[in-house]
Amino acid sequence: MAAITSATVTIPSFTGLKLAVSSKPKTLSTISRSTSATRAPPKLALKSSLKDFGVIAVATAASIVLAGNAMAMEVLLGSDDGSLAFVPSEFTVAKGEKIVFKNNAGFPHNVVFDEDEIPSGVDASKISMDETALLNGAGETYEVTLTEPGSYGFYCAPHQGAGMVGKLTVK
Ligand code: CU1
Repeated sequence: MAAITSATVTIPSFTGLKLAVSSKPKTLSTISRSTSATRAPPKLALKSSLKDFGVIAVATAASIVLAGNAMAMEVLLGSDDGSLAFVPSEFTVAKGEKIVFKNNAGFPHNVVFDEDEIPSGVDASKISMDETALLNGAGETYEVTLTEPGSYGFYCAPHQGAGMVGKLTVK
């Protein structure tokens, strides 16, 4: 037990927070607590994205995602010139096509689908990162596969106000 690192200690508490958050509306105190938790070691951000999104959404490292997945749409989080934007910010995927959001610049970022801008019957929380979870390091990814055709609006919670929003179509 002497080998325990701060990361191995922090992750379980973050998971606990996430479960508590998803079961009821977020409170300001919950957000600030879990935000500070995600700011801890860089390694933690990657771990915190490895959440239980169910069968349709998983987050993994880009190298794993792209290996053996010819059909994957890659979306950069932050443009090469540092702008706070999804690149591309509008795109179309086939249903079942993997979408890989990859940290590029200006992070931390995350990916949250707007519950009012997705097809009815789709649960925004099941396809989104938690609003308080962040991708902190270069190259970190969030991956999601959408199966319901329609239009989906999404945003980066930290940068929504700066215009980091996007729209995709599943057909
Ligand atoms: Cu962002």
